[in-house]
Amino acid sequence: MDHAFTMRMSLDGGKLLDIHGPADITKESTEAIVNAANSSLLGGGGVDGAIHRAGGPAILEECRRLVAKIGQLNPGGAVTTTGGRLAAKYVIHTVGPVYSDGASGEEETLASCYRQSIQIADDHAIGSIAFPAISTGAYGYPVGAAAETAIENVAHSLSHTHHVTLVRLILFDNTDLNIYLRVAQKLCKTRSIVPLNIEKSSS
Ligand code: AR6
Repeated sequence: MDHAFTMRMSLDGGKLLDIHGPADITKESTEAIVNAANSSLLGGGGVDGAIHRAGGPAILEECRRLVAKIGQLNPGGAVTTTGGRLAAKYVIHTVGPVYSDGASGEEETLASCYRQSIQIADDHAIGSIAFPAISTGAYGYPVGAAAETAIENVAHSLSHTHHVTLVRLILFDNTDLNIYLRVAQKLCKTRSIVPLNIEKSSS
């Protein structure tokens, strides 16, 4: 994988928001990583497949128990399971919207994925969490629009958390990383988010 790059924004209250890539989220050592799952919670391709492969069968076993108890997970919802063999202790499973025309509630559902995942992490006293670019693969959400919703909602959620102090947005390839970086810079300029400090580093 190419040399990775991080843009770190320090927000009010000392909370941190990173944009990082190109990188594989299964290698992240945040306390939780988020899975872009589907409503069945029984696995799939993309980042979902990668997380189940790297984390092992304990994740799927817990997903099956959850589905037996609460039924399928609606788009915009989030649940947590063990991280199995991953470095992350928890996996937070969320279901993004399938993108159709951009006028069918996709933005609200995607915003809910970020907000509910951070809320559930905070409820579990989790300090750090990494997200993939939910819905931008198989579910077809345009990356620029998804970046805007992700960054704005993460920054907003971080202003309310008690435990979560670090959120990392992980981009799998350079193209998506560069789109996220451009969108973050635009949001900082338009004051839609107000970082106290921005650091950039290669790692
Ligand atoms: N680390 C980080 N990001 C990744 C990784 C990885 N290892 N692998 C892929 N991505 P997708 P969706 C990026 O399709 O659009 C599944 O089958 C990928 O490049 O995984 O929400 C589920 O079961 C893209 O930018 O998720 C659902 O059925 C982003 O992760 C459906 O796909 C999301 O792509 C969910 O579709």
